[in-house]
Amino acid sequence: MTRVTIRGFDIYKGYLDTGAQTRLIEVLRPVLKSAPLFRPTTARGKEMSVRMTSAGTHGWVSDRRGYRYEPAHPAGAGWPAIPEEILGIWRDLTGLERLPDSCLVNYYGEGARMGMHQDRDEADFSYPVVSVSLGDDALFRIGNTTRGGKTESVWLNSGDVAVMGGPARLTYHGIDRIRFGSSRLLPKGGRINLTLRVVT
Ligand code: MD6
Ligand code: FE
Repeated sequence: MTRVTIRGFDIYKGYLDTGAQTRLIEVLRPVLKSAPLFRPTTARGKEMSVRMTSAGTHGWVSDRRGYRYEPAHPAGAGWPAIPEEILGIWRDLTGLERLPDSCLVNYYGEGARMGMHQDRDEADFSYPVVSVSLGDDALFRIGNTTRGGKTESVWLNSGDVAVMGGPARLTYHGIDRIRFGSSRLLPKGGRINLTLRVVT
């Protein structure tokens, strides 16, 4: 494993070996079964290309009413618990006693992307965000704490984990594109990104 730091994002390249990646996909299967992926709509009514779901006490949702955390899936049931294997990554990389309230699961199929955004729907920005990449390679773009300006890009590969904390916590970032089919981790291809957050 090697660590690179880009604009305050600590990226642990190859943090998860192939066995650990496969294990994570296995523990995510029941999560996706009880909380199926859905396609959020932005406040402006545009469908996102990424499909999402969550685990934890709080799940991130977006619809005509805007972005927010909710205690239940849009279909009505509470979110499943965050699997222990995922909490272990948080403990190891943050060293915090406080565990995350939310594990957002993003699925990128062919052509999916995520526009530049800040993670700012949480109450306390002193807690970091931990992000796990699984499956196809993704081009991650890192900007500034205000919109616009010069950016730097880095490819995130399956098994990489990024930690966004400290002064970087409110940095704009996004996924320009994925290399669909570059990994064989997911049977149907695509990419899963997990983001762990303290919400309340
Ligand atoms: C993604 N990641 O990797 C999108 N947010 O698919 C994020 O939006 C993100 O990687 C906060 C911290 C790290 C991230
Ligand atoms: Fe984000």
